[in-house]
Amino acid sequence: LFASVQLAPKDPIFGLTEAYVADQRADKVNLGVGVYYTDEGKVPLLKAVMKAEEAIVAKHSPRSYIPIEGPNPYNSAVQNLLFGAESSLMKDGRVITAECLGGTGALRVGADFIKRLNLNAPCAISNPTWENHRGIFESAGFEVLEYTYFDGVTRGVNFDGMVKSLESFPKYTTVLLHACCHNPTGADITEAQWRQVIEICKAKDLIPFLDMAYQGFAADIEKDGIAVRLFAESGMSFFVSSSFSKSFSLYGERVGALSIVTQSKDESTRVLSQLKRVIRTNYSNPPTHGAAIVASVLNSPDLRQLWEDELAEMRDRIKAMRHGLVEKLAAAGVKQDFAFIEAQRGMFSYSGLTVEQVERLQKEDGIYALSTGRICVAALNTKNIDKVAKAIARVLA
Ligand code: PLP
Ligand code: TYF
Repeated sequence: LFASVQLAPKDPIFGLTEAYVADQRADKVNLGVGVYYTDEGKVPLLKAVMKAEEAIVAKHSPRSYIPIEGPNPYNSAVQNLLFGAESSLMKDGRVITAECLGGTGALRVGADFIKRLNLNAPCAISNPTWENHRGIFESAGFEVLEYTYFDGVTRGVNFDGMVKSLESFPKYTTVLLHACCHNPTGADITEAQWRQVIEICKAKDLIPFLDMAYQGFAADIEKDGIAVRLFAESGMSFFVSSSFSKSFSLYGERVGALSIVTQSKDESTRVLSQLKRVIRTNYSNPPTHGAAIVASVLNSPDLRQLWEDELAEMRDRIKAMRHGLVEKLAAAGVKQDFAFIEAQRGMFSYSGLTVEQVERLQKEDGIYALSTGRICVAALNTKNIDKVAKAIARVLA
């Protein structure tokens, strides 16, 4: 039965973590996987999460099935976070939300749903993008195209190229857009550029799908939601996947959501009914614990404030590491201008390191980065940053 089964290639990110774990060097550094670590190098358990969880556990509730689309307190909290509590979308019944298994699950449920619309159109992802985007949409049966995104010279966005790509796509192409903190480059487009993207999506009948995995990691909840808010104002129908893996440090709980903005309350009812069929045939209904934590935090003013403070702490620590790395690289004698690291947003930076330089860092220093040169700035800390800066300076020399 399995004689002809080929060995699949390892996920490049998880494969790198395996190599890191096996490394015996005490001062090794993992800048590969996209996880936020504290200055002590630990995955944090947020105080807001701890408090919400204690209250949930103290109730010792039975674990019955929950609705196919997840609990209402969670879904409405997700909508408030994305669109703003005062958004007319909710009042007009123009948005539906379903709890999904992380951002990944939301993307997959959304992809399966769009496929069932039988539009016979491709999906387009940024070049480059998060590894899994292509796989998710291909698994759902899409042809996957790429749009121009990163400019290797400026280390920012090649927006003219992006516009040209978007304009070339056939009607009903699903365009996957990083709502903020682009993974892997850290380069985001501006508000004015978002407005242009929206005009193109409208003019060309493209289907916008915003992937929101890092809300709060660039500026704050409101500002990082700008793309979603602008699409909401545009009157278009669109999709948003949310992930709370990073912003609540709840990676393993698999907490995410898919939101779909429609044209009317009646459309929402029909869309939700079909979305529930997609979910029902995938995993029937979502898990309870992680979403219960997120809902209690977001729906309690005190816990919400505590969470936003903790999120700000994570964000500020990453910014301090960006600043520190730029300074320390210069101090180590690096001639190239690394100021772009401070301009990039979120957990990642496309450092511009070559495959060979990344290999040398791994071999000679036990510093692990992706072969594309992506480094997770959120894994730097006051104990490892000097070593990392010196090693990078050495491989650049
Ligand atoms: N989308 C992007 C851009 C990501 O970087 C990630 C990874 O963390 C996800 C989606 C998936 O997140 P989750 O772990 O919640 O599935
Ligand atoms: O890009 C990253 O490193 C994170 C973590 O299949 C991750 O998004 C990596 C691979 C994966 C899921 C999450």
